[in-house]
Amino acid sequence: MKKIGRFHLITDTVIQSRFSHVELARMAIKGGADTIQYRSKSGSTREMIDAAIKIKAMCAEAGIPLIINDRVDVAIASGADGVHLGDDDFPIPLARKLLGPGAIIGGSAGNIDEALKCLNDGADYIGSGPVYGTKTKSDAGVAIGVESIRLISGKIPLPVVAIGGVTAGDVDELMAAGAHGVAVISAVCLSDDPEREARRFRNSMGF
Ligand code: TZP
Ligand code: MG
Repeated sequence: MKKIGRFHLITDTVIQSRFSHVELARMAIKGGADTIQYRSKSGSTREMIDAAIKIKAMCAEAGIPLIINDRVDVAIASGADGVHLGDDDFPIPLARKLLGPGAIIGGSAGNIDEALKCLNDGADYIGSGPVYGTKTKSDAGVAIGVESIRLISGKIPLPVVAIGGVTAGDVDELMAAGAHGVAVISAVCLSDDPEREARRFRNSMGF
């Protein structure tokens, strides 16, 4: 079984422009994130690869995985550890073919059916949400709530990483509901001090 992180920091330069992807990753790693997901929705492919290579070097030094959102090509080019794929993205089985059995592949699921599909497609973990309301992803859909996390975690034999509007104060109830971990954008990326906020998450997760 691959080791899946419990505190995923997802980088973002759409909701904020004070920090680059690389800077956010650096602060989050210092604060204790145990997985970085590089999620870039703008810029050239060359810029994405350059940033991903820099972040991969920092992750390797810290001994944590780098996951690339959507872009299997950027993952291969940068030597990243895996990808996170939504249902409109590169199909998980094809990503597996390209990345191999050792890659970490996450799939998005907001309900049991979607989670089952991720399982059958060969995902290593499920990103499940939006668990709470989020302003970060406009097409995220309505909040599925903590009970959905409980349901999916109870039925699907994969680690469930809760995403969407998660703050450090939510960690306890999400873990109690069976979540393996959390994935966070705004709580850390919009914080006055992303490193401190990452540390707050890490401490509240107690690992
Ligand atoms: N997928 C489902 S909700 C979401 C994504 C990428 C946004 C998460 O961002 P935030 O700011 O932590 O709500
Ligand atoms: Mg996607």
